[in-house]
Amino acid sequence: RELILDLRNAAANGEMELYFQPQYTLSDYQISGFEALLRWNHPTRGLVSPGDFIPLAEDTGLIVQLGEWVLEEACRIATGWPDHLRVAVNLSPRQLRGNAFGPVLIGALMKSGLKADRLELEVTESVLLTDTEDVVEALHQAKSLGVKVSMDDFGTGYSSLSYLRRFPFDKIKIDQSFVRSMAYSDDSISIVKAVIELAKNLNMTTTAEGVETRQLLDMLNDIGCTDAQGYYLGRPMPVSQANELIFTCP
Ligand code: G
Ligand code: G
Ligand code: MN
Ligand code: NA
Repeated sequence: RELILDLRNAAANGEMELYFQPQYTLSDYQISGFEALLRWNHPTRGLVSPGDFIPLAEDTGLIVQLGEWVLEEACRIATGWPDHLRVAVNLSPRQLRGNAFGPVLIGALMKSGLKADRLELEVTESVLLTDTEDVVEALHQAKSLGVKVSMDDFGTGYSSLSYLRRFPFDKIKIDQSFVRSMAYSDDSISIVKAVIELAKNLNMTTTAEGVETRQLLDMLNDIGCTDAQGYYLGRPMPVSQANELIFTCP
């Protein structure tokens, strides 16, 4: 489709932009970092959601160069933040295939000067589902550089637990669907509690996603979740607003 042609030049045309959603540590309610979320300011269609163009970018292979741009841009922006703040970047399976990712990652760190432990890579279970060997090796290389690796959308795949054995993640991001249903389902609370315990025993931290109310935030704190992210705490925002949040909060 014509959107594919547009997508090919979007980054070069300056139509791509990173938004940033804050993540908070629950013990002190301080910002621990931001997740970078891609936005496409299309010249005629307006703001196109990544849900609509990431699959297209994956199918066409354009995700590889787009992903490289995202990584470099996120690292560059994060160097302007205080040292304790991290930036998290979402990766598609295709970016980790073959052996091209290592040099891309090192390049992004070198060009920006960002300390490796301030970068976090978010991968979903689908990443480990495909081309396991390449992908596991790429993630190990990232870890050996000091980059953090998180399992995104935990609980939504078919065999989440086996992936925890296959790769030593630093963090589990508990999927929004579980977090949201904690408000009315005791079973969901039990599931989230179990995931938090599991993560603790594996020396992983936990980020609850999709926190939309104060009630959920308190509940998560009570059951030992370490971090939280969601509309109640802050929506994805342009970098100017993220900087305002960082530099004007006490
Ligand atoms: O930001 P949203 O609010 O709409 O994101 C929708 C989906 O797109 C999510 O699954 C998110 O992980 C994914 N996404 C957002 N930014 C990126 C990106 O830079 N790279 C990849 N691969 N996925 C992204
Ligand atoms: O797949 P991933 O978890 O990376 O995607 C994050 C997606 O969730 C983005 O589309 C982001 O805009 C969205 N998101 C973040 N916080 C909330 C929230 O509190 N509620 C809802 N409905 N979506 C959220
Ligand atoms: Mn994510
Ligand atoms: Na997620």
